[in-house]
Amino acid sequence: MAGLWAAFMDWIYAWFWRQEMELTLVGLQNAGKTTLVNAMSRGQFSEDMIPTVGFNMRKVTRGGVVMKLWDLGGQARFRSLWPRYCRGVDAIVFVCDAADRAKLAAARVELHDLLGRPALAGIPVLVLGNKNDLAGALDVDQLIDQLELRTIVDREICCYAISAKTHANLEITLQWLTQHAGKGGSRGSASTLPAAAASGSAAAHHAALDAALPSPP
Ligand SMILES: Nc1nc2c(ncn2[C@@H]2O[C@H](COP(=O)(O)OP(=O)(O)O)[C@@H](O)[C@H]2O)c(=O)[nH]1
Ligand SMILES: [Mg+2]
Repeated sequence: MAGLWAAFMDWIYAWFWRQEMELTLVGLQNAGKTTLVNAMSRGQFSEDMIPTVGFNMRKVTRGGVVMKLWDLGGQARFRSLWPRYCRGVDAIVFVCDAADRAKLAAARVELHDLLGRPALAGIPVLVLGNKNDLAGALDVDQLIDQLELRTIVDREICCYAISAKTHANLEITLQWLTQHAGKGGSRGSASTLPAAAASGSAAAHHAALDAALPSPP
């Protein structure tokens, strides 16, 4: 009975205080974007993913926040769509395959090219090094180095090493995302990274490059 009451109160709470947010997932093909969206919404894993043609949209509700996720195709011919789908979102999620070292340079170029677009100024970015279940996957400090994340100083940026397969650090990823409801690029304000930001403490798998953005006006 108490459980039923708690569920009812959750429902009431979600009904009145529900927030909506929009997120765009970008990154090279095969990074695991669609797998991550599936993990966030259904918790299943499939080895045989069909490459995303164009984009998918999925809504995931979490703790009173409805996340509208745009999952964009990573193939070169779809990359021109990325900036358009990133405009005005609450956060950009850049996913890379942390075990595919050969593609990291290309991922770095695409990330920096995207974030150089004036229309996307100030939008918080979460960089996810996916597939950390695989041997040889870069850890979060290596990702920060290889993707040159410390050079991104005009916005809030955070990096986690995750696995969409084993769900490692999925929880903290969802937390970061829901905390950014309403923080989209429309605010246009810049933030700076702290000089030495990698925490490395809470978990060896992740480190936050968080720099607190000024409160919205
Ligand atoms: N080992 C492992 N494989 C993954 C993980 N995430 C995705 N994959 C696999 O990587 C491939 C590409 O995934 P997909 O979600 O289609 O990538 P996308 O092109 O970025 O959407 C698929 O074979 C997935 O099963 C992960 O965390 N660990
Ligand atoms: Mg896909």
